[in-house]
Amino acid sequence: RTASRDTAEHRAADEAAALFRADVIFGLSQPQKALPPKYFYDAAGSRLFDHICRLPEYYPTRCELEILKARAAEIGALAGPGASLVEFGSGSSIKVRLLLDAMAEPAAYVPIDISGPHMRAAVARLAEAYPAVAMVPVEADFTQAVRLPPLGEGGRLEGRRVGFFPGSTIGNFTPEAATSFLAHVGEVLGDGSALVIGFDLAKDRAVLEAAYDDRAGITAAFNLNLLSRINREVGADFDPGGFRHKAFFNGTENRIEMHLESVREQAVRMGRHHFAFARGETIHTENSYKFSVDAFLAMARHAGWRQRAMWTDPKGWFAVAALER
Ligand code: AVI
Repeated sequence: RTASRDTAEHRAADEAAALFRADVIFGLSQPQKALPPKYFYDAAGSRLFDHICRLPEYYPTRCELEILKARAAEIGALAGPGASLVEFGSGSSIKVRLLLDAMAEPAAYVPIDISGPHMRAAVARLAEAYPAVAMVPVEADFTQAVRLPPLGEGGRLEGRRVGFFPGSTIGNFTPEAATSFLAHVGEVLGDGSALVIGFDLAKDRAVLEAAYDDRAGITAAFNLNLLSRINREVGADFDPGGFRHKAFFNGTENRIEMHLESVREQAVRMGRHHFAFARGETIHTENSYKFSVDAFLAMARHAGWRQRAMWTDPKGWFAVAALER
């Protein structure tokens, strides 16, 4: 190990790799095998997710963009002049352009994302379009405690802090974790802040299931990519061809569940670990909760947020809330 490799950045990368390995071993050792969905987003997974957002079946992105376009002026008004926008899970930073365009002299954009290279490429594109906005990217797993870097002159910020959490990513948490995440966001942004947050609404099962099992097989590839990532980064010997994508609506829990189903009896090796799969056994890879407006607001209130506005698309498939504290 050379001195130059021993930088803080590389230590962080080593730490992330060790956490990934530990999460995989833990998850595959459970009676119901499971993996955290945040690991979908390596370089290939981030690209596949962008593709999902353009699929004809995947309505959330289009519905949310429709709402944000229609309400951009209202969001700009509630942000006020000189506000800073903090986005949790910023991905390709497409939706945020609508907000930046509608805000009066936005001071800073702080994207927080687990996929560093993907985020930095997106921020570089954004910086060209918004030269007056300070770009402050934070490579971090926002499901863990995050700290904002100092913003503005001497860390003092004149305008309001506005959190942005689009896409119904809140639905990828369990309800308990979603509530504590919203409370944590409140602490990070502080009193006087606002939060613009998208969430997916309950709807016809066929619409939901098609959105998570598209005809082109992109969501299947996105799900299966997790196994290739584990092979590459943790040194496992998954045969991705030995698993198939499964997505269904669980009406009791109000959520889409994604699984990877073993098509045969097989064993997977990872260093000294062995994981046995029965035929038909699954790895639970994601939950995507669907809410009612009331259930969502109850959760937000528990987490210390007040409702300022609530918008849905004309079909009533998706909602965006503007919250304040
Ligand atoms: C990021 N998240 C909101 C997506 C969702 O709809 O739950 C992830 C996704 N999984 C499959 N398709 C999209």
